[in-house]
Amino acid sequence: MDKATQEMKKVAEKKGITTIWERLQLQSPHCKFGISGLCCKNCNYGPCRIITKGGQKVIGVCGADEDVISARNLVRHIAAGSACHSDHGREIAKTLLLTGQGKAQGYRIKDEYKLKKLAEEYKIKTDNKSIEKIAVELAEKILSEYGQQEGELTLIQRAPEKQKKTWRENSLMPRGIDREVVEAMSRTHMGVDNDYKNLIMHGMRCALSDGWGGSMVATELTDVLFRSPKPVRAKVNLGVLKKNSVNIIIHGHVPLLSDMVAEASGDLSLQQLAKEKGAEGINLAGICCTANEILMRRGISVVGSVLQQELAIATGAVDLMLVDLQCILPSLPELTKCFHTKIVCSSPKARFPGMEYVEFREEEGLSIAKEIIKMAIENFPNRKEELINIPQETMDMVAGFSTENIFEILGGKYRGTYRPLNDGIISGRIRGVAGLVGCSNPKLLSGDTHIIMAKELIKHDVLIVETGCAALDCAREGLLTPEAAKKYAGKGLQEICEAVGIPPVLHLGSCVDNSRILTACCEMVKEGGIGNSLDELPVAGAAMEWYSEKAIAIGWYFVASGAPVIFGMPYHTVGSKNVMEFSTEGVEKITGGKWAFEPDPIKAAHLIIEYMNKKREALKLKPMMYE
Ligand code: SF4
Ligand code: MSK
Repeated sequence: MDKATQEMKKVAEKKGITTIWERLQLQSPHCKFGISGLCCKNCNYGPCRIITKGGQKVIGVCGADEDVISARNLVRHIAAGSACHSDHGREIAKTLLLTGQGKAQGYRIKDEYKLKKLAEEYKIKTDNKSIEKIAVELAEKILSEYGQQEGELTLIQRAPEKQKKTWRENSLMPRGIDREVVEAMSRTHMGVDNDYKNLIMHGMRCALSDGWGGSMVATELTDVLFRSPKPVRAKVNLGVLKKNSVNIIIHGHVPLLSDMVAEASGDLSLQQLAKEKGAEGINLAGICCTANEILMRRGISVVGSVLQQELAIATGAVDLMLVDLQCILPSLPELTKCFHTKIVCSSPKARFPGMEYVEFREEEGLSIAKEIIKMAIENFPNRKEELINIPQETMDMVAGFSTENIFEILGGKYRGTYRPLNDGIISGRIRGVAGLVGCSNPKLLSGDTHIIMAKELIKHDVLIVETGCAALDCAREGLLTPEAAKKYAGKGLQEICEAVGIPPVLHLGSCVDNSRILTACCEMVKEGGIGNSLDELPVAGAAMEWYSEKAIAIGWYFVASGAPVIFGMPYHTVGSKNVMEFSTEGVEKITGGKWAFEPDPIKAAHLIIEYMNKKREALKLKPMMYE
């Protein structure tokens, strides 16, 4: 639906540039063994596929059948996704440690209140201690939970008692963050765990170590270092690039260097240098989750989602793209050869041949950020006028909601409370809360699936919280503005949004910030009246256009926490009837959560609506006010 995307796709086509959409076509149809999860290359007796020969089912050389092979593949996806998020959390914890030790240049603790609150949760005494000392002790304690062998994670204690009991009784309680990932890899080696249910049960424990562990650590400590988000207005879409300014795009997930770039972009000497090179100023914009992080704390503009990264370069107006890690297409360096764009990678963990490498070190964070901005400015005069095509489209958005500030927004600064939200649900103005999260994927509608589904849900009085690319796609359509309530929401939701002045679709941040959805659900339970545990709440999640292993981990930690989750496309286990049945039915008896797979966004929205209606009935809540 997005005009700017269509326009830039045409520009790219005309220039003979191949983008993700053409490569998808060239790869189609995809390998049916891969899609069904019936291919295994875990050892050198194979690689094996489950096939039929002469009317007989042929299993793996070792004897593994379709259940084992697909469950092992699934658990390895969960492990990779959890590892990615948790490693992100580790990076932030490391920077907090260096900041406390006075070794991280340019960094400081911006949310002291949150730091102290977290320290108390981790049972660190804060009396008569300097902020720096508390930061060091907290970072050390958190880092030690990565390698913890036994016991329970600290932040998972935030969950309602019923969930914790379920996890303890079913050996689902994560013991350490790294430990669960390692065990997932070990169990999926040939000849270790050969029971598909047992494998998936551990997959859930691993996913929980991400949601209530690594991801939650990333969210909390990013707030501590870069300040907790507050609602902020910003602009989104390819039109945020400026013809006469030095355009710098930050892209990836871990915002440590990007935040420094944002800080340094206000430096007067750099602004002056930009003017000397003929530019009006420095324009910083973002892509993907790094964009979400800087957006919600500094209100920077956003170019778009994972699918707009190639198109941004094709505008010919990007002077420098800085990438950190995750969701960065390896196609980018080749693409930049057609333009003047400088592309810089910065993490020793994420090198890209063809990109310039400027290694990020916290010890010189601010200096490195300035060096990168300088590189962009120096590159500005190399632009080729004839290659510049910046679409006009931009849209306003409000970003930066969090578990904590929803309290204040709903209940007032001096008596922060979730009461109005719970009352809205109890009275039948709000049906429930849906989390629409995750990536954008050309296999479905390249982001439009989120938009169609969000409109259908808010029309039926479902309040939406969003993270990741789903949030950015809906923002492009104007759904993240308070005005969207009047235009699209049902009467009950409209009344609440107008009374409080919030959009019907709330931006909660990046993918690690899905942990904010978990903590917001805990607050709803604590407030009372809509269930005593997460699986009793009228809440649901969807990552319709998922592509990433991180999305599989996220989905599983929500299912393990008691929520239903819908993917637009099934993960790759459809070749095993048993694994599919366990995912969509069996697991519900254990955790209260379950999976559904539905590509049609309207049908998916109605699956959520029906689910919420059932939960409302079970809670004996009033009928919806305007139905
Ligand atoms: Fe084949 Fe078994 Fe080896 Fe997998 S683990 S490649 S199914 S022999
Ligand atoms: S994971 S939501 S593609 S950024 Fe954050 Fe990447 Fe977007 Fe998925």
